[in-house]
Amino acid sequence: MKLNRKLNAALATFAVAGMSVAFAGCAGETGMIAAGDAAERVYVAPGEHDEFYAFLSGGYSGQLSVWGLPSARLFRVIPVFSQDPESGYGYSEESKGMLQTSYGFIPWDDSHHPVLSRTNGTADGRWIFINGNNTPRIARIDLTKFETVEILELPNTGGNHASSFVTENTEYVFGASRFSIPVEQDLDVSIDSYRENFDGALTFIRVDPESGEMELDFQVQVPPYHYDLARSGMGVSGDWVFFTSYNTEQAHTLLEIEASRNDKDFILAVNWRRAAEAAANGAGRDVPGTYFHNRYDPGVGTAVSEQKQGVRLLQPSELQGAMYFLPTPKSPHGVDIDPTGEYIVAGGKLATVIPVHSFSRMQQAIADGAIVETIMGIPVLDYDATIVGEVQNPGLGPLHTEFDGRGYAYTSVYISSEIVKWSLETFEVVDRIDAYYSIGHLMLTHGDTRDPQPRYLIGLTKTARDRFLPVGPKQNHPAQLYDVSGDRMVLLKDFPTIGEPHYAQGIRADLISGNARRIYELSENQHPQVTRRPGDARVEREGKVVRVYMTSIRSHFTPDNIEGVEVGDTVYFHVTNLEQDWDVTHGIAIKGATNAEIILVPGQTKTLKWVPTRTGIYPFYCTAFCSALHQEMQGYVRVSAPGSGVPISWRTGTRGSSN
Ligand code: K7E
Ligand code: CUA
Repeated sequence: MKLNRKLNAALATFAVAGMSVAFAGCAGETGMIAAGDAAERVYVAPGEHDEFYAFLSGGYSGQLSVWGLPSARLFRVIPVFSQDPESGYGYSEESKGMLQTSYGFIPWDDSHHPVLSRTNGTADGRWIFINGNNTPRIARIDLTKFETVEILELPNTGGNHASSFVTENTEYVFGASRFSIPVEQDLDVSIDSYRENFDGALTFIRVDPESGEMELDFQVQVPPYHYDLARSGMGVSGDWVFFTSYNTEQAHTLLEIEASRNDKDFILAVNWRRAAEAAANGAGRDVPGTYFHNRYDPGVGTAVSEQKQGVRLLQPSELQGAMYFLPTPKSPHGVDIDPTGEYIVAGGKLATVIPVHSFSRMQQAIADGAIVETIMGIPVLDYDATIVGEVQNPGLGPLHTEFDGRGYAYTSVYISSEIVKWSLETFEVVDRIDAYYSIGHLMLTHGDTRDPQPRYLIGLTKTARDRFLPVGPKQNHPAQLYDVSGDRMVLLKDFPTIGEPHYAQGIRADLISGNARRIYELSENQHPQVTRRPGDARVEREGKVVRVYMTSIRSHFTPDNIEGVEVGDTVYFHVTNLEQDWDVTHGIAIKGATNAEIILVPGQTKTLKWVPTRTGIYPFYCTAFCSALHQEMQGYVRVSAPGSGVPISWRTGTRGSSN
């Protein structure tokens, strides 16, 4: 392609700095126009359901959004690492514990990679995991409720980017340190002591097969490179996991240049099963590591935070035969495994080819002793011995690859802003299509599993520029939907997204929809401050704390008139939504509260905290339009001066009582 020759010249000129050169889009001639019948292909008639769910990470919003395909309709935004004023997540007393870390309450993170739980290498629709990149964490979302139910912090990690990924049967969820840091916790040393004091760490978290609960099992100390992305093997390679690394130069300043000198960095292959056995048999040593484990207890309806200490740290020398480096050009970003588990595809973001390693050749190279050097106890295999193909002319800046199960791979290419489809037999490009603009990840429905469903592909692009009506200097990040069921990729639609979706997961809708809950049973509500009937509603003073045990049902709160609160009190509204019909939500908000509203789904109890600072009459009201008389769903709290002697009292209509 003429365009690519031009760009190749550009890349040669800028070499290392190439990635930072502003590339002026690539709105080429092909693919600019969507298929003639695209409208029909994405049309889901009113009342009809989509074929697939798509889960898009929120990037710097710290959240996860849920969409339907092919309609690209947004269903929900699930708060994960970030406070969410819409639902009250991170604001209600019940959910604050989810955001506790060893650094305190952190109401934000940067979430890149969602991954669905798997059975036999296939997405099973039970849970979805997602990483927090900044303050290293992994979250688990329960797909019967579409709620975050667990967050585990990763100690000894700087930037949990190579995360979250799961093994074939979700035995483990794993991550790695993007930025090497001293593994010795809180070590105060010169940054110039990088080579002596800094390390990488891989983290392996065991997942309970029934409950999904995570438990930090062990870490593996690795050379101080940057571990960028990861994947689990499948089938023949199912016992292995693969991580990309860059910055094998071990730079710690101006990485743009300093970390781009080596022609090859590495893919690190780790036999997780052998490593887990070694850890279970006493390999490694216990090192300090402080981390939080936050779980949502569904019985009491509250997050329970536990601070934990210590982690088992293994050395590569204890994992002989279970860890190998595969040289890979050049500063690789993604590493992706084809559905058979045989091909290990790297996205060398500065490479001019897409390098493809073969698992069987890797095994052969190990058997043949094709080792060129050993680094920190990890043998480096000979590049020529493991490589099985190099895809030529893949465009500039290949990043991420997914598969269709019919022998083709689809790679996103950032700088030349396109998707290339290539053959796993010939390693030749067979199709390419433009992306608008600057594509990061792509997601093919089930395209990272053992049984891809080659229907739709989403390109997650970085800049919208002229694609939508302008909304000021900052445009939402876009995505494009392609049909990949035929020989050629066909553009169907583009749509703006929420946050910055780095990666996504797509799953057949029927694997999830039948399990989705409609309500929480009031009879199962074990919240310590539940109020099961309006007759049990009350207000209690405990010193400077006032607890309001409140119910909400169409269309009133009980109680709705409260007196006796004083400036300096801390007031907790423990509100129970008594509704038992699907989707009848109430909310509560009170004037002057330094908090968000709280949204309550049927059968749920949640708590809004309020510290009034001035005397007066404070209205509170229902924030969700719940009924014809929603505007009537309100109340008043009287706040008096400290020591004013106004007794606590409450009522709703004539049914109230007072003391
Ligand atoms: Cu390529 Cu964080 Cu997976 Cu963004 S990452 S694109
Ligand atoms: Cu309850 Cu509006």
